[in-house]
Amino acid sequence: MNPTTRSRLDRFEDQGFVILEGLLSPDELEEIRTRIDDYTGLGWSGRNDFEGVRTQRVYSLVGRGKVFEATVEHPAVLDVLDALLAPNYQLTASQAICIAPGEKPQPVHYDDTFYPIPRPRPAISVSTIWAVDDFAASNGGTEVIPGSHRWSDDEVATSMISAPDGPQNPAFEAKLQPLEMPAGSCAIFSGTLLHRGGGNRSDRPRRAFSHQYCEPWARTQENWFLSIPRDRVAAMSPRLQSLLGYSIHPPFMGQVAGRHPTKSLEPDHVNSLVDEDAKVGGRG
Ligand SMILES: O=C(O)CCC(=O)C(=O)O
Repeated sequence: MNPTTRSRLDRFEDQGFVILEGLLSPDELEEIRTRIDDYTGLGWSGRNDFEGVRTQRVYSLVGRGKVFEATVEHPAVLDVLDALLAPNYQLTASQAICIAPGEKPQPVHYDDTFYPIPRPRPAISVSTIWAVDDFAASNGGTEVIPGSHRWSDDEVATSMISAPDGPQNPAFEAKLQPLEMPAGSCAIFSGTLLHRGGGNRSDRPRRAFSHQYCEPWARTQENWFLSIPRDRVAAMSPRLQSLLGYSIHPPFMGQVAGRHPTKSLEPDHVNSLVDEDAKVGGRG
């Protein structure tokens, strides 16, 4: 392992997160901003406090263009993830998150909360958040509680005494630390780290995107098989196809009617149920 990755992992293990700066070029940032603005221009916004009623999310971002594909498999990020998750790990979520001025802080949470395994425990998922605009304390930069990735269920429950809309617990609030990082940076954080999207007290939206990755045996948040058209997946790199579930986790998780899932990406592919049922005279 190269020393840079080793020191990033040390920081991650100690604090529950690490920031990698300067991963996007000015041209890439420009393209990403334009693409995200195109989608958010469609006008939808969040449906509840968690999504954020003044927050616009663009789901299945990985399926929306080469520039986003490249960020999912950015080598510096995958170097860290390769050491944290088992081989054949999956992409579990991929979305742009644009927090508009006036948005209030998101409820504090951790991202792999829906895997019902008692804490403390190893993370089942690892998240990234990429700054498309500079992240600051005032514009909705993600806020984290360093070290909380090691907390037990009891510590999580007793710290979060405040309901999302209720009075905040000052001691708890004081533990939240904004991730201040320039546009083009990526913060990698543990699925067990407590955090939230910050409130945006500035006069501009805070644009970001988040790719999240999970162990190869865990269910993914987004269902890529339905959300991303197959011809788009067929044009992706083998690594990305694997991250989207077009792979086998040995011995046979992910098989498609007994065959490797990448067969379904071949141009002349016919679904084997349709093919075989035609041969036996229908499906009864
Ligand atoms: O937008 C952010 O800074 C964080 C959002 C977040 O944590 C989430 O939606 O799960």
